[in-house]
Amino acid sequence: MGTIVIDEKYEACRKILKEEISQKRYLHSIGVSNTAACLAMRYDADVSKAALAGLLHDCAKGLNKEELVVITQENDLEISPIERSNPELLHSKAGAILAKQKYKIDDDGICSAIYWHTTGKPDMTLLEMIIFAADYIEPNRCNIPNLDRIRKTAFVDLKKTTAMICANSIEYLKRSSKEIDRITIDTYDYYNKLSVK
Ligand code: DGI
Ligand code: FE
Ligand code: FE
Repeated sequence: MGTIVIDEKYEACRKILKEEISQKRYLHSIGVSNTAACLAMRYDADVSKAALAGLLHDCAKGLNKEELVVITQENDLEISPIERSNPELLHSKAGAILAKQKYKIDDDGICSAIYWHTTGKPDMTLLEMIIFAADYIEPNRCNIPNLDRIRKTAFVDLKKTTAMICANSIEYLKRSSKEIDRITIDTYDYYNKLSVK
């Protein structure tokens, strides 16, 4: 997938990011960025912010488990017991820190979308929901049950999409016998109740 050039800030971040993560992860990030921009157009969100948040959402994926724990602790963020036993979960919190410190993102809405992109949370902002959905539906994703239906729904009803993604993730985590974060369940409950109304 080709890159888009939104502005100088986007370009500067993209060049740093390319050196920090694997090529596969970089291509995924470009996919999320472009998809987030499309969703922002659909839902009247800020297209540049969505593209930048999508670009950087996995910027901490190049860190190892120890580094993820250290950066989170050094910035006084709490590490829950489940995050301690599954430190890969911390790449979203660590990503928000890196976005601010390394990529000089001073927009709290962008940092928060990065912070919550893995588990989601109840009552997300529009940008948080856009990044949560774009991460799941970007064009490089495959082998996900109901992916075609989730992709279509993302351009119709973002809240319903969030519930569908959470349901899939919980099913996947159960199947792989992984511990499920309480917030993943809370996010599902919140958006599932909203979408069955
Ligand atoms: O970083 P990505 O792979 O693009 O996607 P992501 O940030 O949604 O992370 C997905 C990974 O996070 C996947 O390996 C499953 C894991 N994950 C998400 N929610 C939970 C979880 N892992 C555990 N143990 N518990 C969760 O609730
Ligand atoms: Fe991620
Ligand atoms: Fe991702």
